[in-house]
Amino acid sequence: MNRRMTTAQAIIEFLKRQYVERDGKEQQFFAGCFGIFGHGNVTGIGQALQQNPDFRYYLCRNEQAMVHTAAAFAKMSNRLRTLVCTTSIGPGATNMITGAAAATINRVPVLLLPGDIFARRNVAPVLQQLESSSSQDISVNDCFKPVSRYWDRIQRPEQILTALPEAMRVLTSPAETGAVTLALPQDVQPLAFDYPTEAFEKRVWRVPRPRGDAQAFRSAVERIRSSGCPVIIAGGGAIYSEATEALSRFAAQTGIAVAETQAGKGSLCYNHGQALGAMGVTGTPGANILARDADLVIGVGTRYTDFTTASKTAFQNPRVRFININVAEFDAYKHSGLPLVADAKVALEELTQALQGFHVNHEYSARINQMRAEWDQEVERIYSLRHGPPISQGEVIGVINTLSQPRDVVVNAAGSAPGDLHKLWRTRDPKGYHLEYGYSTMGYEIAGGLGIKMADPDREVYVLVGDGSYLMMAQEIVTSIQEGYKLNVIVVDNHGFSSIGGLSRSCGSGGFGTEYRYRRNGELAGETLPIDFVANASSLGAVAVRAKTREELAEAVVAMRSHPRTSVVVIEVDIDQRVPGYESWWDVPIAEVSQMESVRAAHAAYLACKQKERYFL
Ligand SMILES: Cc1ncc(C[n+]2csc(CCOP(=O)(O)OP(=O)(O)O)c2C)c(N)n1
Ligand SMILES: [Mg+2]
Repeated sequence: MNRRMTTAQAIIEFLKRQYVERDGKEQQFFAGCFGIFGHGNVTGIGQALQQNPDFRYYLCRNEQAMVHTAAAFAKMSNRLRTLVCTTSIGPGATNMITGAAAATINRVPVLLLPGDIFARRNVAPVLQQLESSSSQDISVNDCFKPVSRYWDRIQRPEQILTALPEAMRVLTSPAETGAVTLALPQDVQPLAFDYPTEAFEKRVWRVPRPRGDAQAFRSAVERIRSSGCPVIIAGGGAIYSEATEALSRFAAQTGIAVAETQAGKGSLCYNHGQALGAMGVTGTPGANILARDADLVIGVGTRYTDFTTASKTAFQNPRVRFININVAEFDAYKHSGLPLVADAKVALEELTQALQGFHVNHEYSARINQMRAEWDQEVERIYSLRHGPPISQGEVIGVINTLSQPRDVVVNAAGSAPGDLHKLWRTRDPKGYHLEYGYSTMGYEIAGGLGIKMADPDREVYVLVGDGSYLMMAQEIVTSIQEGYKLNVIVVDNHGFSSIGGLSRSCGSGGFGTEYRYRRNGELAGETLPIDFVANASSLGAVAVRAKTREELAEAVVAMRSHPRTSVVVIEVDIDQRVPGYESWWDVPIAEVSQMESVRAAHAAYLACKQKERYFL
């Protein structure tokens, strides 16, 4: 039996019937399609969406933003659901590249359907076509190749019958997932074809929980039993696998301390007896000191970015060895670790069983307790600085954390806030902390917040966004209002880039070019630019207020909860009142030669720190 449909209609028909199942829980994989129409998709995917109202179409403002929304939706859903993104050809398509890179780097599934130039070619060059004198088989969509885990161009209608199952395999694979791009030539989308009806039957993709190799498992147990000061590093995989309870039991039974990466923050509740909080460059003293001395590092679902490993300086014990529990073989082999290629939840449950009777020694436990107590005091100190006004960013975080409910979500991506949040946010729910820190994309915050709210509308979503990030991409406030997904946005205004300004200062460059100031005497050193974020947010339809003091901020944050639509509070913070770093370092190479004494001094200090970088062979 066949059904005559256009390529685009067949794609939507197929996508509607894809389900995933894990632990017996089945759900539809795609929750609809975001998009912006142009001549490259309006008559193809656009028309198909119109005749499939049960596959909801969401109009957004910017194609990059919609990919962030889809990625945040997928991340919030532990990668068991996502959204589709459709664009026209040309700039609409390439606008998605940053979003695709972010999704792939963060290992979250998104399905991108950029329009493409004519397959039939006779009318080329078409509007927005990149011409090449060396090939007619090139379009701007080739730029998606390195940022996609699967990439294909559909030149004939029947190709989707083999491309779509591949797309689904990759999207639903915990080890391989990321952006999947199917470039859809403008003239192929509306072409009709007699598709076999079986292609549109309901299909359930089971997300497996693979068990590790038995021998590797036994070796892991031995390694843990013979370790003296082990430490666990929990990454995003621990959360995606829903291994957080298993981790909590494992840590409680063995006494092994747990440090969290950005993606792994929330793996343990902040007040768990073994929780040391953030690991690495933006880590806590406890996590970094224990990691420095550890003779065994147990990585759970982490890919060991430089922020986690402090640019390979975090682990200084000469005898340190690694066990890496990861569904991705690629990550499991990192640092010459013992690879336990397995699902985090299953592996931790089995390890808990196999390690009965094992517990770290008393001295180690006492050390954890002491570090935890000291860190609690340090957070309290920063939360209650009572600086200014302008107040400090640490206090802003404290106010939101204290006034939010345990299941609420804070979202952020770039600037100085990721580091401050990583250290200071007291996470009380595995999904309460949402950082896009794989690509650290300025502009992710509001778009991502929308995806989080769509994935779990019962939770309040607090979007913490710097003035720089806000100016880069605030327009999805409009989409949140259009769709009735209410966000609580806190704009932290420090008149420029606290993060990069601070980095520049620490590298001897004095914050050059990082503040929002008028040009005076040839330099960006005049008065601060007057940017009215309250007026800006109101103009997009949000309820917006300014808070000048800590008390006004607290009042606004409480009021936000009861606003029916997206609301924004703008708070000025002191750019120079930074949360310090603790026992860590980040490799940012400094000019080897310079006319500036400050840079030469910074370079000398840099070389000394760099010596601590290690290979794990
Ligand atoms: C798209 C993008 N461009 C540039 C950067 C580099 N960068 C990282 S943080 C930052 C400044 C962010 O400013 P703001 O949002 O005001 O946060 P603040 O640093 O002031 O906390 C820049 C430019 C980035 N991460 N993303
Ligand atoms: Mg700023």
